[in-house]
Amino acid sequence: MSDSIHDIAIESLMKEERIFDPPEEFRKRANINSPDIYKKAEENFEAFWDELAKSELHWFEPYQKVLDWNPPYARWFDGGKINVSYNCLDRHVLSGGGDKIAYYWEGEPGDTREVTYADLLRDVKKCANALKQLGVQKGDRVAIYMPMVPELPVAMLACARIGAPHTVVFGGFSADALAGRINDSQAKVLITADGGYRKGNIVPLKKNADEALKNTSSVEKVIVLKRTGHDVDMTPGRDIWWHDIVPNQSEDCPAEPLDSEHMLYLLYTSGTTAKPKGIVHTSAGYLLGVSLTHKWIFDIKPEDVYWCAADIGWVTGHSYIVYGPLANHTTSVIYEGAPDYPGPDRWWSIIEKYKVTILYTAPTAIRAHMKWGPQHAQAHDLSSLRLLGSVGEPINPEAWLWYYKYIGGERCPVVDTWWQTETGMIMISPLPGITRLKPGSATFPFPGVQADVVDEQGNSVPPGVGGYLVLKRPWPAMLRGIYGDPDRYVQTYWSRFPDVYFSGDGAKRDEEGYFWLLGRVDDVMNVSGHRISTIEVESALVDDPRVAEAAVIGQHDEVTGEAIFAFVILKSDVEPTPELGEELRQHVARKIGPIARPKRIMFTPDLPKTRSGKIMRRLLRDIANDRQLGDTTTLADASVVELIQSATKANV
Ligand code: 6R9
Repeated sequence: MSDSIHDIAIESLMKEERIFDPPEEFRKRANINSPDIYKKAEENFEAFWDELAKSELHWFEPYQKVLDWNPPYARWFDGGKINVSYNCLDRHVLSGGGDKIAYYWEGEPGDTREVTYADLLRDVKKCANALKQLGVQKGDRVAIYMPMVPELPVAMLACARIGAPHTVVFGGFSADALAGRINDSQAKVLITADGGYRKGNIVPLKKNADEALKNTSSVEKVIVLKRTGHDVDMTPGRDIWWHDIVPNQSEDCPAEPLDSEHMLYLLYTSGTTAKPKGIVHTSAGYLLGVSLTHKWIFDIKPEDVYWCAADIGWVTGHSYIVYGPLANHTTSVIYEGAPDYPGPDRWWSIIEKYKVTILYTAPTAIRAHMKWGPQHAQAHDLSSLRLLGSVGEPINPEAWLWYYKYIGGERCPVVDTWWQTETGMIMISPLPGITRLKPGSATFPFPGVQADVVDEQGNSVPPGVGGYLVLKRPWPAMLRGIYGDPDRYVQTYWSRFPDVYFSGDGAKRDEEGYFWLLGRVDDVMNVSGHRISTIEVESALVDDPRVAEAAVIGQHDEVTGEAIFAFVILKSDVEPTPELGEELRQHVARKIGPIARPKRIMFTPDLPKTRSGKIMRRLLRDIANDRQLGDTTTLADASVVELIQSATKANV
């Protein structure tokens, strides 16, 4: 794999430390073309957000206070009444923008739909009325487990319209993962589909949902969208087809005026324990954060065709496929399936077909395209593109330069955007009309955001020195908590340094103040831009009765960033075989989802542990990545490491 990436002769580029200035034409037309914006935000950051909240959002009732900061609890725009779906739909339709395309949708098998803002508003109202008919009230949680079809944003916005927080569960997650999220959120209704398409296969969403619902008790009704048309079981009294309940509803459904701090959604993300955290996002501040960053960082103009190629099941899709773009009355592309189906040029044909002007994707996808080769992009006309974005993990300079050269034709700025499920909005990123780009750096904090790199004591570190990335000031789209677990909220984010948000990432700054992200500093892996906790995978492994113990680490991978490497100790009467390894890999995929399937499983008689019995994953990481071993003095039994080391080598 590494050979093919290096084959494309970009090593020479790698040695360049070129700085990429904003092209003059781009700068002239950019939404933000003066660095004064940073100064303005710093002079008075509350006044900065106040002015924007008034100019960017529609309010049913004005707020009384911009920010109420009681660390670690923030309330933004308190006293105001707002509705997110009204801001995303009604206001555009009411001002004559109903005919504009909201989504060009492309199904994996090649079917297409064009959805206007007026269409979307009508469908959202009907879906909201269907939810009401099923007894969903303001505050009730609705779980959504759907493929990437237009009905997914419809369902989310319908929830937002009536004040029912949604929790979207990525369609690639398993029945167990879905059940866990339903149980934690106590969702009353589940919206799903018979299935979705992925690489020419059907993902059996309804079947998974049925399995999940055996282990949950809160869900009273299930709405099922027909997407694939294959046979599914429908439980009488519980399951209702979307086409039997949504289309015949009235089109009359006024948006509910909700408090600024009303919960908009919950989104589960991996932390350092086996139990995913339900990140709470609320209405007004979140909407301001995502719409403003979308408008300024992607330099959104009315004529743009914008494509964020993430899945809506992740925060990137929530903020930058649904809420940000719709609030900005943007035309977006949604593509249902895999990037290499039916061939590796699928993305480039979509860009050519819809004349996409802005593409936002992840380094792992870029590296996969690098592996497949630039000829697929070169076979298509990508001249409509004017801006490229990256998110999900640090982008290595090779991938940045490949993206810039082969996709952007050396004319499009690349915005590398650092943020998290918890931050809700992009926090560190270039502004493409003013920022001089350095490949591999996310550059500077967004105006109004205060980021720092600190040492163990919380002191800022000098340029060139690595440390912890922290955020020192509240921001409007910040998480408001972990659902049902206030202690964990304080513990995870606000305990390491007083009144400062701890991101879990390492970073350093250079002499010019550019931020360079260094990856997670906790037990969270980043596989293809997806967060997976080592402990989640370990729990899935030891769930198999033949496994005594497991330790999981991220191993460097050219395409996926990290790959999951599991060290497994079997019970004494179990024979280690390649078949068992395969079974365990599948078991993890079933328990969590295919993205968590370990790439490699190694059977080992023992694991390196401290005297207090803590597994030293750091050493396993060193072994797996073939690095010099770090400090081994705290090991209870140093010979274990040698044993594993020689076994790993023999196995490669
Ligand atoms: C949006 C999203 C968050 C974690 C984050 C960090 C990594 C995201 C990055 C990046 C370096 C970037 N990350 N963007 N690292 N440069 N531009 O991905 O949210 O799924 O919660 O993951 O992803 O490690 O802490 P989420």
